[in-house]
Amino acid sequence: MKLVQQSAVLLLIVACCQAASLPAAEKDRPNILFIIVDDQSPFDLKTYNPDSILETPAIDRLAREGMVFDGAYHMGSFSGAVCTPSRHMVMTGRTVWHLPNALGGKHCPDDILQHVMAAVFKHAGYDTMRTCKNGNSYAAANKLFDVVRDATKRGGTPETGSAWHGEQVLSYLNEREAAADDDPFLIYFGFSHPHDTRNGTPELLAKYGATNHRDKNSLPPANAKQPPLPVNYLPEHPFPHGHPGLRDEVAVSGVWQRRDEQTIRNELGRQFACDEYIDQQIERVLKKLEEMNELDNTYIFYTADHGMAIGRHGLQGKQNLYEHTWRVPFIVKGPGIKPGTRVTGNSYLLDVLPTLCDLAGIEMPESVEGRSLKTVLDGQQDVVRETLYGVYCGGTKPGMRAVKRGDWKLIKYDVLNGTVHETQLFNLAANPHEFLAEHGKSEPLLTNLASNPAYAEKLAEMEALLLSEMRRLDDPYRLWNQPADGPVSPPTQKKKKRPGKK
Ligand SMILES: [Ca+2]
Ligand SMILES: [Ca+2]
Repeated sequence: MKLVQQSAVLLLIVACCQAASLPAAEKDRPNILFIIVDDQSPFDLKTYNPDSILETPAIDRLAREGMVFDGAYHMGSFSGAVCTPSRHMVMTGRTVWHLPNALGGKHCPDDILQHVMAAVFKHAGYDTMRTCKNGNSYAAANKLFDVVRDATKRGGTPETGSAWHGEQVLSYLNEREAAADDDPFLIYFGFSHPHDTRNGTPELLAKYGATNHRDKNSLPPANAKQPPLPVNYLPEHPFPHGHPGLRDEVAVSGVWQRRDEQTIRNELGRQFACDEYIDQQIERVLKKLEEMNELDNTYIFYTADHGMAIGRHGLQGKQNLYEHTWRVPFIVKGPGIKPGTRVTGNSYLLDVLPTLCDLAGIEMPESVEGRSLKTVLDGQQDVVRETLYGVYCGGTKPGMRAVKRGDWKLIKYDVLNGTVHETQLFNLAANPHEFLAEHGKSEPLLTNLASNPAYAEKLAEMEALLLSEMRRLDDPYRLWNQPADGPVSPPTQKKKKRPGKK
């Protein structure tokens, strides 16, 4: 009797294994092409900013044939290298304070590497490949892809710039074609640009009137072809952002501490040259997928690890929580998605992994805290959550916090040892660019409303909402006007031996 049971179990296991590798079933599973660029504000793109002079026909096509998210965010960072937590959130689907590299990993399961993107998809029978920059990422999760072709490419030639990443994907697809490999694939198509140094190709620099300016003692030449100043440009931020000496605000080659029109417009021109070069690589890969007859069975995601200031609000870097930097571009095209649709979403980058799992019919790991966006993608709902939380805690502590619900957004700054306490309240429906008094707009809603008594009740509501989000997400800090109930402790690095490391 016992033997019979054992054989039955064995048969079942064999049957399951066979089912998992059945070629017929595999054929129906969608491919994934996940495109992620480094440091791009959604407002660079025409899709998000019709006044932008940037030309990105491939991204425009994805938007036309897919769904555009107007409310896609990255949750934030506890480090000046905002890329790092952002990319950990993409790989794990976990919230910012629950990442393996946050607070010594105290809120993260020890076996997290078994549940990261590449591990999960490989286990489900997908072929996995990635190309991206090196560094400020999640190295242990990145190396789990079957094929890894990573290198940092921020030059202005095909070999040293974004075309290199495009080549890696194209050659991988060519190899699959030659081998007649019809397993479903997950390709993580990452770029090193438009992150500085923004060395564009000569043709695209000329198109956007920009030069790769290297002399700190002179201004780059003015040129009418350069992008205009952003609408919310300021020559300086109205108060200290709280991260003295921050590289991105003072040391980026070509900008340094300058915020004059000539410098900012040249840098935006360089950014656009890099943006369009990325777009050309996406075009090549889409064309190849079309030739291989795989395009219609592929979900294509386009996003960035976070946004970017470049002169907006007098800032230069990615270490702030204004919409230009807290938000990310997010476009999805694929089977079943109604072309040309636009949603709010209220999504985070940590929703990517559960979404990919859901679309591929893969069971979501229990470690995932993000939400699948499938119900948004198939038109059932507009948002997956009501409230969004944002943090920048890479400079002086506690740093910046943001919370958003509906049209309302609160940003708070508690930095420089308690010497800077600032509160901003915006109605984003009326004031989407978050104009401040310094922008000199006359309309009453086009400014920071935090000190306007007419909005005192709204302010109190948003303050309460922020506190509840900080508690819910295990934010270890509290701000000056919050109850001291947080486990305020300086983040410590838990010394853990990494597998495979001696
Ligand atoms: Ca980045
Ligand atoms: Ca294969």
